[in-house]
Amino acid sequence: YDNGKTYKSRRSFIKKLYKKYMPFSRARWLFIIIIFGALYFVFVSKYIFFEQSDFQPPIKEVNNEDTKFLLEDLNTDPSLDSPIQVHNDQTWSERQMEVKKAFKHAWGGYVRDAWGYDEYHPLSHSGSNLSNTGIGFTIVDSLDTLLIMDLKEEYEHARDWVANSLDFNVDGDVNVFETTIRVLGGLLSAYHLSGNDGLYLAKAIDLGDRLLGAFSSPTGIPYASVNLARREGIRAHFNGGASSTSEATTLQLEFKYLSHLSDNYEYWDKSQNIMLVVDELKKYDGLVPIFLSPNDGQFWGGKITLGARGDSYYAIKGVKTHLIDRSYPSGLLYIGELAGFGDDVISPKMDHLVCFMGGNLALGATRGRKVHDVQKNMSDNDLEDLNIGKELAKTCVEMYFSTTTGLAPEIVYFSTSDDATTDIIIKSLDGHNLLRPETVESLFILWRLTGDIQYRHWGWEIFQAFEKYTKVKEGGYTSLDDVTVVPPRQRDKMETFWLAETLKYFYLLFGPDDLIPLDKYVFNTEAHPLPIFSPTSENAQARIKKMRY
Ligand code: DMJ
Repeated sequence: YDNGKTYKSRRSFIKKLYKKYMPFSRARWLFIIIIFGALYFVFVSKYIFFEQSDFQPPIKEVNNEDTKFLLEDLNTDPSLDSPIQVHNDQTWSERQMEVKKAFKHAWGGYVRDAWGYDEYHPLSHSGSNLSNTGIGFTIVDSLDTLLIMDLKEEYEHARDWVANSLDFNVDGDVNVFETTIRVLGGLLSAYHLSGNDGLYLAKAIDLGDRLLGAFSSPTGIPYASVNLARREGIRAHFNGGASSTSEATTLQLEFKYLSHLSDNYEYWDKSQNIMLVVDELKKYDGLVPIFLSPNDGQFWGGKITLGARGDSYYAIKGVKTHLIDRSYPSGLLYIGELAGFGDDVISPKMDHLVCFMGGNLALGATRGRKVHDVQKNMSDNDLEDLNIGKELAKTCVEMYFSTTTGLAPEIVYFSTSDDATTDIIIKSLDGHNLLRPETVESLFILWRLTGDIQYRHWGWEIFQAFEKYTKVKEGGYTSLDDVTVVPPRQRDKMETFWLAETLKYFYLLFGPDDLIPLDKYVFNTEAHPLPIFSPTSENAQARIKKMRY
């Protein structure tokens, strides 16, 4: 608004300037600005708005030389692969008991303040649900940890709740992936570890049937959410209704094991179909964007990451060629991101979520066997994968040890310039810690496979840092706002994966090797161990023959 009196003299000065330097009319200037704005918009968002079918990414030649350059410095110290060394078992079993104590402290707070609720807020002593009523996110997610830690009383209390209060007839949206990995996975693992307690299988079948509603899209790719009471899939409210790639493709273990147990192969076929659809899609050397559309079965958008929404999909092939780089000055190996499908400029950003990949690579390279036993028969490729896994785990441990609290932030950036003095950079909004499990998971797997005691020592350091900064005195543990500040501000949320994953992996890391042996069990992405089975029924055999991946 132009107050003529006050701004008169200034106005005439501006008018003079305008006449002298602005030969175009206002309308023309407006037109030019709109054109530039539109061009900029198209440029920065080309990967988001181009449909996959219209956009053919330039598939680059794989440059093996580049990969070799990055990987040739891998730590191949054979001492790391030596037979299981002798350790002071007394110390480690005492440490394992410390973890059990931590679990009891976390569980005790939840039981007192939030029993039956999906999630726990330990500072406000309250609980909350992910939908209208709780469907056991915390309790069911914890069942197998209670069994593994042999916490009998607590386990009976939890079983009783499942038997008498758990009801999946809930009229509200729940996330298909989270419900599958935490609740369905939790029930199936509890079924096996409890010695086939039929309660859990009955609940798993009921939940599995309700989850099938999410697969009613035109392509069979599950919608992001489902209404369990109405058995209806609900498309995501953003990203053109696309589901996350990792979420849609990480339902295999639970649905196939459920088929195996129930002899109902609808679960198998519907989950298998997801992989068949994804198999047909064009990929970038095995890499894929992080969204997948249930409507047309195409990828949506372009961003490629092993962090949020991409993590649990991954196979290693394209990762080694396109995403691995090293930081300055210490040459830490990390897995970065690509901004677009077909792009080859690595963004040096890594989510803590990516840290699962260290253990995952080692598992793939050894098929869950001890390195000492299989080393002679491992291919060069497997050895390389194992070494990348070890180096990545070391980088993830650095993410903890480089902060003042000794805890890792949610996201880090790595230095890319040769005059950098520090490898790890933490941006102000990325310093939170949600009690995530991925690094401990990798330490546990690498410890079991290599027998290198270093992994246990690192784990113990990290456990102590969690004890020091995330423990809530009156009960529970909590997420933190910023791990770079001492004391860190606390967030009032104990994620269910603290009980289901992080503490379970610590417990296994400090425990004996025959507790959930890696050649007999496979962990789902929420750390629920499921027994490796050989399907015997004709139904399953016929289906396995058709599998292409
Ligand atoms: C867990 O719920 C699962 O591991 C999931 O796959 C991704 N990450 C969280 C824990 O960080």
